[in-house]
Amino acid sequence: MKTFKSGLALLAGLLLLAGCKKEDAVPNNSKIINWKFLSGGDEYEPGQQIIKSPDGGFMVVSNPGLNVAKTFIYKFTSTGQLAWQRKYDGDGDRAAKDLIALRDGGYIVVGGSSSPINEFKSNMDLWVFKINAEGDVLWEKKYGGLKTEHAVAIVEGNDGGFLVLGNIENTDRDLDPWLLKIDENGNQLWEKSFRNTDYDYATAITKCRDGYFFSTEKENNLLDAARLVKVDNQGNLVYEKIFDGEGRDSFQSLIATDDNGVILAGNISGRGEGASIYGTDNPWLVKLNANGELEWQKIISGIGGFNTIVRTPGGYVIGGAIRSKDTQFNGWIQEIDESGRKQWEIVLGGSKDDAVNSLVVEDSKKITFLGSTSSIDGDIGQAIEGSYALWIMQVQPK
Ligand SMILES: [Ca+2]
Ligand SMILES: [Ca+2]
Ligand SMILES: [Ca+2]
Repeated sequence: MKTFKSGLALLAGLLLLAGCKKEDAVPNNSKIINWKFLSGGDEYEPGQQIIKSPDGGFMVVSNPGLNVAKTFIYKFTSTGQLAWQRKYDGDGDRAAKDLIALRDGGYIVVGGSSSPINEFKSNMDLWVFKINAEGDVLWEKKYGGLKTEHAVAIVEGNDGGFLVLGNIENTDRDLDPWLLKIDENGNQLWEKSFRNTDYDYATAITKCRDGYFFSTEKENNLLDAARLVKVDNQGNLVYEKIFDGEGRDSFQSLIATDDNGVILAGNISGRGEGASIYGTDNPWLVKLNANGELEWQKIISGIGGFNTIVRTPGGYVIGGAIRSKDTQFNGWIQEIDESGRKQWEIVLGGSKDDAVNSLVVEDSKKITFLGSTSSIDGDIGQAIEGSYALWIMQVQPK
């Protein structure tokens, strides 16, 4: 669950009630908007992931639906024309969260799929399917048992195949991280669950030279913290680190660095300017070196958070949401260098809540992102029905 994004509206409401202090708007570069695409209709449509397609276009996965989730996949050309759009639904929820391009032109898509058991219960399983370049389903597999299992992300394996990060329900009904290694046909090579007595929700994965890093949100009576886990190529634990701010803290994205360390991006609570007893999230970056030691961290004095981080030739581009003067959120993109120093930033959106969830960088500064918006003005500039619309845009700093 990308908790920061789903909590945006609630958080904005609480801050209004608290009458909390004003902050300076984030100074931002001006930008060039190359193209945009909006979709929402009368349904809430949270965008999950955007990736580059082998032909130079973009693939987007989203989960529209108010009561029952469906999966939509959109294919765009490099200039933002919608090439095709396909729906993948069923009797229960069909919520894809991530996808990866294959060498044969197809894609593996991962998420959760539920089948109704009876009126009150359904059985969610980790769901993996392959589509070709036109979106036709070539095969489909489900992994799991009678409890809840689902996938949140997929990465290429260091030694072939793919690693799927998900969550698996424990005996005490908590969710814990689950790693599944599959081959290109979806056959399971191995699996490893990381069971513990806490609620421990896996959020993101990245591969490094000698294994993988993944992040979780860990919660028990004593803490509500962000956790980093490093595993080797067989999924064995190398180390773990817990990062605990005053309230709920989480990493939504992470990326391995050239020195075999990692940068984590998310939000930490109860720190910095604008913090209140109602709980606030401050955007947060953490850099660890190859030994897992803290090299630097940045807690930004503003309310918001980072949802995604990707590599560029000179550093990293991070995307998320930042609260503006009048309590609503805007989409936010920054480039940082290896030391976390800001190179440029762009703030985007309209007069209601907007957030950047996932992005692709080309030519070092051309950003194609996927986000959510409830605005109909400003950079959105188009009336779309629905509380949260899918928002895709290509921008570059001017
Ligand atoms: Ca299940
Ligand atoms: Ca905490
Ligand atoms: Ca806004």
